[in-house]
Amino acid sequence: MPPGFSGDGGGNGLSRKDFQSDQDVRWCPGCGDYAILSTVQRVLPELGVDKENVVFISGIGCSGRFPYYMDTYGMHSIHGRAPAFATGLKVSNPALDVWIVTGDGDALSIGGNHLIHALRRNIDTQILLFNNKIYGLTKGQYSPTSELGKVTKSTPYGSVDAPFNPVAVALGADASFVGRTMDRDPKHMKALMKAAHAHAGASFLEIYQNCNIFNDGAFFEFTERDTKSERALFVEDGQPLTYANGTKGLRLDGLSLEAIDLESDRWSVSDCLVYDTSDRQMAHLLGRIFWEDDLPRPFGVLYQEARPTYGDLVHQQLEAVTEKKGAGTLHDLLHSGDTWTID
Ligand SMILES: Cc1ncc(C[n+]2csc(CCOP(=O)(O)OP(=O)(O)O)c2C)c(N)n1
Ligand code: SF4
Repeated sequence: MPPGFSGDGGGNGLSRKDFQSDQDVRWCPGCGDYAILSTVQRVLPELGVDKENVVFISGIGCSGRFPYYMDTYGMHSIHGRAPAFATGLKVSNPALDVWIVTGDGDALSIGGNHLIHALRRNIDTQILLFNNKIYGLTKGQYSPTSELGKVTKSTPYGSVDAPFNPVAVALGADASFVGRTMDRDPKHMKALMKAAHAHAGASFLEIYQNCNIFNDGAFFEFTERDTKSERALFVEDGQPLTYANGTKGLRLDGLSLEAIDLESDRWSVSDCLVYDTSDRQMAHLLGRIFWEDDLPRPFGVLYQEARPTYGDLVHQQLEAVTEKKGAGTLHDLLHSGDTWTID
């Protein structure tokens, strides 16, 4: 067997290098995609996966080049259709560890339909959505996550489209795992990728990714040192929602979230909402934080629930029907039901 291919499910002591392909990486220097690639290549050895079982499927866009750079199986598929390929692959071979790599345009414009059905069906895959709020590959047109008023080559007078909040889209599509992380925080990205991988079902992970050529700084208020602590809140299951180095928090005011000053006499950390990752209502409340300037943007695992995967249900059904009716043959199937002979 070639090195790194053990087939024993134990990962065979692989390292980052084992997941790096011999291809030259052709993203623009400074692109956030590099940090994501490097984090994935560092995470995989820690997951104990066998290389022969790992598959990366991408759509079209700069993010679509990802499979070339991984020394695993992979496919640069059709625009927006990675979830369709992943569905077929995972259902026909449940032993495979299937990762989807997609962009905001790929996943939410042309692929919006495929994405939401993969989520509601709970296809057991990790979906990494590189959100840079722009079409990078085609040189800077607005995308479904570009903000209102965004001036681009295809919106010279400013976008009049209300943008998608990918996390809210995933929650609305009943995803069983929803998380958000950022290219500028490899430690957090790694933890979230591990959590996504450990989850049985469709794990949706939005990654804020800087496109330094066509949309530089789109997420700097959340990712850069001088504003990050005030603008980003890192959610932990079972922990109170605090940010700004513990000087601020979020409390529930009726059915709304309110930012509170924990340094004032009025509030203390016991007033903050304690996060429960399995609480769908909390996830909706937090996941909807998007427009508000006075509330911090949440990062981390925002929602997780255990429910049967699509593959499990399909295979259970196949077994139950086979037990009842027998295995059958293709010939019998083709000659069953309404058939007729054309003279
Ligand atoms: C059917 C089809 N329509 C349109 C295109 C042109 N196209 C290529 S990539 C892309 C958008 C990519 O944007 P995004 O998913 O945000 O990825 P990025 O390049 O920013 O990583 C478009 C519209 C195409 N290749 N195929
Ligand atoms: S165009 Fe943007 S997203 Fe694409 S490789 Fe260059 S910096 Fe990265």
